Amino acid sequence: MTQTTDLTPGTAARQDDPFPVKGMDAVVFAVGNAKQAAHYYSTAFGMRLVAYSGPENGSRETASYVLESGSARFVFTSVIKPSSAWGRFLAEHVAAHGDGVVDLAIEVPDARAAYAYAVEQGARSVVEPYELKDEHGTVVLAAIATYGETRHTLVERTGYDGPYLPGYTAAQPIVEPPAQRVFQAVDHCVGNVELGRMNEWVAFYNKVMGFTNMKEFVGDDIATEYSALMSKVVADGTLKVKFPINEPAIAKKKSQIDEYLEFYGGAGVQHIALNTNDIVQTVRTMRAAGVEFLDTPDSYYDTLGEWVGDTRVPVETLRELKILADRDEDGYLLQIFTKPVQDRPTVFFELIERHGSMGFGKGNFKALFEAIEREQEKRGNL
Ligand code: TYF
Ligand code: FE
Repeated sequence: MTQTTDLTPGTAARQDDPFPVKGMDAVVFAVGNAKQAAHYYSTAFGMRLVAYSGPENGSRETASYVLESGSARFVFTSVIKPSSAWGRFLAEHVAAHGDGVVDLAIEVPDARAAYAYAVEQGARSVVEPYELKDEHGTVVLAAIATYGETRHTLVERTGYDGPYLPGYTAAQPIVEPPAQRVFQAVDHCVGNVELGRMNEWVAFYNKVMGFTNMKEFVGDDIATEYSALMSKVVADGTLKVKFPINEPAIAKKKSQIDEYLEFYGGAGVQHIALNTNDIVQTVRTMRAAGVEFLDTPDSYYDTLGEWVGDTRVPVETLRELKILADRDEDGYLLQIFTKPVQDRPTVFFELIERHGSMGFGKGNFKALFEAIEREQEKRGNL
């Protein structure tokens, strides 16, 4: 595996950070049927509905369901009847891309300052800063464009104590949430971009957000040998927001990234990784609810113990549940990947339990990419 140390981010916030971030604010999905998506993420991912916006509270154009699990927040939005540019954009987004992510919203201490800095550094403006107010306080929002039709809304909610944003009303969970949380945070959000454009987007995050490159990446050598993709990771200085960027590589087989680009209709969010502190319970709960995970061959587990050493979970349990493990100089991680969660072979999820390692599972790239290729083959796309 190619490895160099670029500008490895520190973990302490810098006083002079030109683009300070507090963390991910929300992952916003545009979907064909937000009501049913909210139900799936409640029953299969153990999320709690906390807020709603729709015709019953004055939003006649769209319906939005806000679900949380720990600090992770997902918003599912559907168009009811387009009547503005936003409604038409959402309708066209779903028509072009299927269910997908329209917005990786980032919480910032000062949205006007973050927006001004980003635009000055060359970001394309999508929404100029504006305020929303209700009895819970004020939120300042602005948005800039990233890859494909995806945007980053910059959210300043200091002191705001409503359930999500002005315009939303508090809502009760759709089903009784599980006794134990299935996951507690968003670990990283991965984008797939067109062939040859990865470095451009890495430079975008370097310049516009002051994000720096993490040392783990998939280089040229690995790409042609088995991964059929190249990947680099950018993160803010505190590592709260981590964005890997993938591009297809020309290899022996059709890249899984090309499959995504073809079926999504361009660049977009490929996977969202979610932190859990009990991946065994998480996978048992999600499997019982019908979530499909990538398969891992038994041979992987036959040699796992030799190189990964002891982990919290016995190898036999990892084998039973098809959980992957990796170790680096800082510690280890356990991870597993779902199959795509819609009919198009596009967006999927990763569950990750970290014990010191801040990597992305490079020791598993071969096993993982082979598993993805087996699925590609079943779909007739390899
Ligand atoms: O986020 C990551 O880098 C890991 C590995 O198409 C990965 O989850 C990288 C590329 C990919 C699927 C997973
Ligand atoms: Fe990942």
